[in-house]
Amino acid sequence: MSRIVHTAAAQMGPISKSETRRDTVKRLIELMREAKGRGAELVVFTELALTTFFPRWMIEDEAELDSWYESEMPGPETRALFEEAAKLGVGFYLGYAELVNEGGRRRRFNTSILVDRSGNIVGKYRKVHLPGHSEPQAGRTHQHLEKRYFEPGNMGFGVWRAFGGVMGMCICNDRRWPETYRVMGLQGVEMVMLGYNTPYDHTGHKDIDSLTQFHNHLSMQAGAYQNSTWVIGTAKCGVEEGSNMVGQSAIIAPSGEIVAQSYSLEDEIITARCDLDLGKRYRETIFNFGKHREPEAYRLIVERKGAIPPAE
Ligand code: ING
Repeated sequence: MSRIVHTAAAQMGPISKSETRRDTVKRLIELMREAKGRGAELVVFTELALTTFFPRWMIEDEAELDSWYESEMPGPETRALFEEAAKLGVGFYLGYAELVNEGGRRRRFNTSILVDRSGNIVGKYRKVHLPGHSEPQAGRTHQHLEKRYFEPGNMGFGVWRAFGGVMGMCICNDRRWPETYRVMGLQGVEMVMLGYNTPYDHTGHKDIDSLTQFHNHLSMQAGAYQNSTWVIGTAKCGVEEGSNMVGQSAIIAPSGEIVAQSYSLEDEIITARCDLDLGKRYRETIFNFGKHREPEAYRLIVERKGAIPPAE
């Protein structure tokens, strides 16, 4: 019998700097209700879904910086989302800025959680690949200071049994790196959930930045196909505090095909009927890691590493 997960990506339009958590949580609840109304049992929200993308600014005051983080999850302002989810019987992925006392010190992570249909947190992930800079860059209209405001994730790329399959998470820039999917792929992941905030001016090189949309889908489609997994990519998009961010939220099958895509730059739900056994069929044929990745051949490749003389 097929293992179907009715899934929704809950894309968000801009979140203004002045928007309160309460207002943002109301938007998330409205999106969750629409997703439930369209048959979804799992909703993938976006990266840093509770606030504006604050790493675009240099923030000197620590109290102001702290105001962008959650020190409890659920906390007083996010509990309503967990309660609504349990009432609707819907699970969800949520990205947020995490402030935690760990190892005797305050630590800051760009974090996501996976919540089951009873409202229990079943998994947590902390963003490994932090793009941008730790110091403000001259000449930029908007900064990208994730390296200043977050530590690299210390949980690796885990997977969790939930929703009838093997679920994985990553966040934004992680989706560009093959290791992200492969580490989960080697653990048998069947659905990777991720959120992203992707501005069109990241590198400042017009030729590269003009390919932002292409690279967005290329990264996720390749990751899905090469690891026989569903990929759900949910954008925060539109012009947010002057920063223009790509939309194109997408639900991508293990074939690499986009089976649902957003068409707006606002809050928008897209849904798909995700058959987890589709990934199994790819893994049993084209991408049978055990059968087709000959250990001897790989040993030789590894051993020969560095055997090719460096370029003159
Ligand atoms: N944002 C962007 C991302 O990886 C970026 C940064 C944009 C990198 C465009 C490369 C090109 O989608 C975050 N938050 O990681």
